[in-house]
Amino acid sequence: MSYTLEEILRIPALLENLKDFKFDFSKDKSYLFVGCGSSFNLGFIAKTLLNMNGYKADVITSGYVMLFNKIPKSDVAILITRTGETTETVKAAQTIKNFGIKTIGITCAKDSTISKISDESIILDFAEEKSVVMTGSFVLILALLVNGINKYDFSEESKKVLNSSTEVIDKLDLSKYEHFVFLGYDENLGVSKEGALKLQEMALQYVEYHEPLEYRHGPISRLTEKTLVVINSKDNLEEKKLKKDIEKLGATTLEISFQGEIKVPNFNGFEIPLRLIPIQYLGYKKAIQMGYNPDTPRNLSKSVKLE
Ligand code: F1P
Repeated sequence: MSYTLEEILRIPALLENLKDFKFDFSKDKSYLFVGCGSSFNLGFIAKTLLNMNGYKADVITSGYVMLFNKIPKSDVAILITRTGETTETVKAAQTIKNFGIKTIGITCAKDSTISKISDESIILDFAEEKSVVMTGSFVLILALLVNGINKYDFSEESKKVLNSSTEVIDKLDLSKYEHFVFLGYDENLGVSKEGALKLQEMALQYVEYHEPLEYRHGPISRLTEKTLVVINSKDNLEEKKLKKDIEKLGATTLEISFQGEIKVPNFNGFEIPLRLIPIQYLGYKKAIQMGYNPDTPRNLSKSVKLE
């Protein structure tokens, strides 16, 4: 079995370990999430969820911090890097420390540069991954951050979402699609960004992500019968109308929502880690259908190290 598939299928087991970790956000502090690639997307989703729940948070790419040496005003910087070694994130951590801001590193590597540099670290080494592409570790880190606001045991729910994801996606004839669009609002826009990245990284597909109602304002011009549109919906009427319009134009939709083809529970946005499961599996399946090895995608390395 490919590592990527193993790392997706072990998500419920990973989530069970979360009860051993204690991490809480405070409304008295302002947080800054920093990361690259999927780790940036994690920060984007966490920031959105925190803001929606009355917390102060912002997000920035590590590359921006490294290049421009400036950051938004904040009390605590949370540096996310699965491998703990990405050059931009390591350099950003040093810059942020020089500004006198507290740094917390979140990583899945046991001994890494980020945990050496950061003031505090959360090391989730049981979730270390062999694959280049981040899957289960993404869900786990997001669940940890969500639990910093509100406590949820995602393990049981993740089994159900995993089952329905494999059931629904295994029935799709993925050879029909060569263009993948991901739609969603707020935290679901972050999931859509990550979904697009998964299909791009693992399966080398043409991808897009937008807010749902923005899709009619231009991007829809590229829609064909070879397009699969994944709607990360909050079950509102306008999103349902959009789904119908997209289908009328000949494309296929896959709705991830409380009543969609793939169901997630409604935890007022806090269900977000579960929404990653179907899109990660979709990326894996499309890679296999294309004849690619999802464990070692083209031109990518596990962490980017700059000279
Ligand atoms: C960040 C990252 C990955 C991406 C790629 C290159 O890694 O951008 O998200 O899939 O393999 O590196 P990290 O800082 O989280 O280790």
